[in-house]
Amino acid sequence: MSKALDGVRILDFTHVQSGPTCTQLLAWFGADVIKVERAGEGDATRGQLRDIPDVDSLYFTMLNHNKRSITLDTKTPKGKEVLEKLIRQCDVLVENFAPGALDRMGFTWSRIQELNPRMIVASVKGFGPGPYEDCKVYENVAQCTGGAASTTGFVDGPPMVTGAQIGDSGTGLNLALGIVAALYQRNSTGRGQRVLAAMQDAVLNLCRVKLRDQQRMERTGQLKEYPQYPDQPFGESVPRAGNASGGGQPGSILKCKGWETDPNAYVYFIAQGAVWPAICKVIGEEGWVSDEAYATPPARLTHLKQIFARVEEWTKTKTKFEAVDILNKYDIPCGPILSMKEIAEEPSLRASGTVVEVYHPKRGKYLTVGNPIKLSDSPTEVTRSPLLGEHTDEVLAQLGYDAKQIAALREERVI
Ligand code: CAO
Repeated sequence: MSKALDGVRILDFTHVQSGPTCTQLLAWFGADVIKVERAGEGDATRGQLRDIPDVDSLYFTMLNHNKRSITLDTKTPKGKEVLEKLIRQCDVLVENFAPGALDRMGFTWSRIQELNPRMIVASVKGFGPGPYEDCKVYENVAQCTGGAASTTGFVDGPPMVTGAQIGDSGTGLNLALGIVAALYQRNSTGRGQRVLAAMQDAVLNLCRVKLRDQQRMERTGQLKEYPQYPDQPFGESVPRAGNASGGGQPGSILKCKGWETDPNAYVYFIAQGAVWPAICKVIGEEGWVSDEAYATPPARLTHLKQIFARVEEWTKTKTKFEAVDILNKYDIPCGPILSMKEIAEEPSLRASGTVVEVYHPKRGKYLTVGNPIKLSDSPTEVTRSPLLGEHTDEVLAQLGYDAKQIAALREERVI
């Protein structure tokens, strides 16, 4: 079956997580992704957080499936020649170097346009234009500067970063969409363009509900669905809200049977207005359906702690899966807190290709995430990440280099 991005050639200068997320996604949609790495070392993540000595780390393999790898020193004159040929033949150059690195290498936007006016140059940077635009950035810096850390955690605790890599993988997703949009626009203009996805912007975009709450709070002085209400004062900035729901329906994480020993014996419970009578029935508080203090959503806002404590009395008598089964029968929105072990072993996630097992010649079998976006006419088959420089000869041959020239480039340490 054909793939959505068949025929699209990506020159992949990405490393670590944010950029590789983007190019892996494009590869899953069928693009030919040629990852350029320095001989000897390659992407730093190949060697980081290794679980098997001298074998590409899971960090690297899980971000670089379905790609080809070539080694090339793009700072040497002969390396630049190879790179120029690649730029002429590819559709998109993707990079997430520190600011200015591509220019310092001699490949400015105007130089790239001279070589290939149809080329799209897509970049992840920590920040967009402004005071921090020249700074290097990693995941947690983006979470801290994009509003996630100041709004995550508990009222009485410090700012907290989340386990979800919203700065890296989140920005990679934005960049991939920008590239596909630029490819589409190129169909009518014939021109390439620059695509920028800044990590601060991507995190803030995902934190929009907190910018919403900042403005609500400034207008009304309080946020009634937050755990601070009604006992504690609100300050100038939207506070951390613990596990309160970020939406219009109050919610909380509640203990389930076994919570004393199992750190994930919890359920997320949402007190959705539409199913309030069912909630009251399940927990045995039918009187709350007509009691003025509980009957309406605004009335319940002043009693949320008490309501969740009462629901928790009930959830503590059930395992998280029993609780979810019962609540789902009544259409009460809820979800078990799944551990990474449970997710890794979940058969339905394997069946849907969301979690896949991949074979790697040096590490054997391992698990990874598959494509989270499913296209009915462009199914994703996840293939292993390339070894460092595995496709150097193949790609150079496609560029017209013969075996002797390739050997000479290797001798001179260009590749
Ligand atoms: N041949 C020759 N030189 C190469 C090369 C190649 N194939 N590939 C990379 N290089 C060079 C770069 O040109 C750069 O050289 P200069 O510093 O002389 O210009 C050098 O390698 C280092 O690149 P870098 O500055 O991008 O790498 P770093 O390890 O110092 O920084 C990071 C890493 C991630 C902090 C930085 O790249 C960055 O801020 N990127 C943008 C934001 C981003 O994507 N962050 C997410 C990372 S995931 O958490």
